[in-house]
Amino acid sequence: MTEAATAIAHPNIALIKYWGKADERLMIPAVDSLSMTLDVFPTTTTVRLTPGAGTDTVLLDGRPADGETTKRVATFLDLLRERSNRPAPAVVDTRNTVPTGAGLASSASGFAALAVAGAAAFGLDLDRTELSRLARRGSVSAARSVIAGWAICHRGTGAFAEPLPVSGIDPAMVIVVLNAGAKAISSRGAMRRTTETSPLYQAWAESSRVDLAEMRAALDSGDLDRVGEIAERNALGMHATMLAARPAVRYLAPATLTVLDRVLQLRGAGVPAYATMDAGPNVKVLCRSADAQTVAEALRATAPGCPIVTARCGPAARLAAER
Ligand code: 2P0
Repeated sequence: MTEAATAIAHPNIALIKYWGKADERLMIPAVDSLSMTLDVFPTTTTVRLTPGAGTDTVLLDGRPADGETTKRVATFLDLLRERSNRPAPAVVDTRNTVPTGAGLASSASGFAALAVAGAAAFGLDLDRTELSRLARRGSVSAARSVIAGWAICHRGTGAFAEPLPVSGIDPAMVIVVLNAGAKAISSRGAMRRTTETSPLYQAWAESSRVDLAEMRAALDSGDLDRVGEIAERNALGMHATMLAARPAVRYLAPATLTVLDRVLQLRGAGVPAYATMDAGPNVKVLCRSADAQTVAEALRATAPGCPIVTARCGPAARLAAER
């Protein structure tokens, strides 16, 4: 039986956002979400069973992880121990190429890689749907990184992500890394505060259902501009619900708004580009692949010194030996 396995997963960016849980223990999202898995910033994770050890060990980029991260990973490993009937502790060695905790989806790639490597190391033979459900127990957004390219993640009990067939568009995501530092408030805490205190949350969740239906239609008809318009309004609505939380959750920085202004100017100048932001100040700009270089150059001038990375659709989480 395999006792060690390595997996690689990429982050994904939601164009219809997940924000809010129906059940925090079981990690059930309160809204549907729709995303694009990227081909940049992979996470590589090895899980090795250590039957003789007393506890789990978690290494993040070669260094022992903090207590909270270790606990979150150990809770996830408990699911694997239960399902496989193997009580062994494990060493989890994870390497990120994306800045951790900066709203650049490191928990998505992290838990997707951990789910795939962990299932293999504990000898579980899971299909994509089961892997997606498992990854969701670590981080809801991770359910989507188990899927290549476009994915839709269903809300409610047993939530999982599945592929969304999309053709006729050639999208790129230009990522402006304004601040790679860890965020002041975790998305988990921010989500809880938003759902519990923001008077705008229910209205956004309802409008998000309309956004999803309209985005699916736009994707079906290959209308990237419509996809971008809907993505931008969905993200701004999510941030509005957070700003209305008590106390406010504000991830957007002055530099974020400067980039948003530039994106509007690009559109005014005939270059279709649309912005989305997650639990951090960084901006991801959706555009046509053919326009990506123009967009990246404009943003480089707007945010001098900030890394700009252009991503396209990327692969599903997979074992390192698979192709
Ligand atoms: C998303 N985000 O759909 C949304 C949009 C950030 C903003 O999923 O509590 O790390 O582990 O499920 O997945 C970030 O939150 O939160 C996230 P948990 P997660 O991508």
